[in-house]
Amino acid sequence: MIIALTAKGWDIPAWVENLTAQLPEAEIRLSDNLGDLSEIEYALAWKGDTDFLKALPNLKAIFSLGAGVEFLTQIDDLPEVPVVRVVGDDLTARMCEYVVWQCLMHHRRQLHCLEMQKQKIWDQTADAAASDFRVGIMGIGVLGEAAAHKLKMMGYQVSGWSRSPKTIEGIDTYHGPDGLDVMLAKTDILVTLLPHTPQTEGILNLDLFRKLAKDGPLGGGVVINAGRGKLQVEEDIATAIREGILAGASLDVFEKEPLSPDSPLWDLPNVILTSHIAAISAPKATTIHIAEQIRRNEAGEPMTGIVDMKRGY
Ligand code: NDP
Ligand code: OXD
Repeated sequence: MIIALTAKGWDIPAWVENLTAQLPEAEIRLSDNLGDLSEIEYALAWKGDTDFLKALPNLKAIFSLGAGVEFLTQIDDLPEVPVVRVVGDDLTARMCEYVVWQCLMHHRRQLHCLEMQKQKIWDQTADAAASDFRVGIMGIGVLGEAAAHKLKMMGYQVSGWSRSPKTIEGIDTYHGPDGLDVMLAKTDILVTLLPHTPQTEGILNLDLFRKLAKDGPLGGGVVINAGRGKLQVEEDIATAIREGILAGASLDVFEKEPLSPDSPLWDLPNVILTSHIAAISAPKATTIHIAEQIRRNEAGEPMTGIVDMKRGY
């Protein structure tokens, strides 16, 4: 079996090593040395050089090395084979950690505490309880739902919003545009775990920020975006922070990555930036998932994590 691999900027030797460990029968070819294209049956890709995907006549499936697939859905004339994304405990656990971490950063005023330390000030101001915070999650899919349960366990009031209706025990759920407005009006901390699609692009904008609750413990909304950078209008985030429409933000993803050193986001008060590290795909866990899907496909069994290319996620 011949597998093509491309993952610009990632540790390719680690991916080859893990893939080989999981699928010893496979030959791995990198995208800059593919050989006879008709021999390639599976392709594993993460952004960068993906043009070659269109030229593989005997492809059986394409695997995204992450949970997001917009870099594939945006390609015209992609071969009509299943596109499979990462769905797995390791990635989900990492994202849950990020969401809980960032909620606590704002709830427990970590930046303020660090400033007090810097100034050697003894400040015993008590924080509100977790149960005083209403956390709304836009995108209550695999990652959003797992994060919702973790937050709920910690005592937060948790709501979730999706495209289609959902029932999740202990979580208030909303769907569609009307549902979103209802959720936003009772949200202090907004977590975004949406995919980037034409429908979600630019959804985190000034209009939306103005709809967040203003009567919560922080006196204004906080936005945590670990979905995709194209969901957010960065100019609007800067305006919203400067004008007090938002009380804070945590951003892991950006309209253009890496974020330019000239971006005003770096220096905004109460804004925490990370470099798209919320949930990086680990080579071992991811290749175990992919190898399992390939084995299923070869055995004529259904794969898990197949993307609905029409929906775009
Ligand atoms: P899922 O496909 O499981 O969940 C996506 C959720 O978004 C679903 O609840 C879906 O609704 C909802 N949704 C999609 N479009 C709309 C819309 N137009 N209106 C309302 N709701 C919508 O994806 P995952 O949870 O696995 O991953 C989510 C995203 O997280 C990925 O696409 C990726 O962009 C990002 N990500 C970021 C990482 C990072 O390190 N920063 C790491 C991993 C992922 P419905 O349930 O009705 O389909
Ligand atoms: C992903 C990511 O989509 O890391 O998995 O962004």
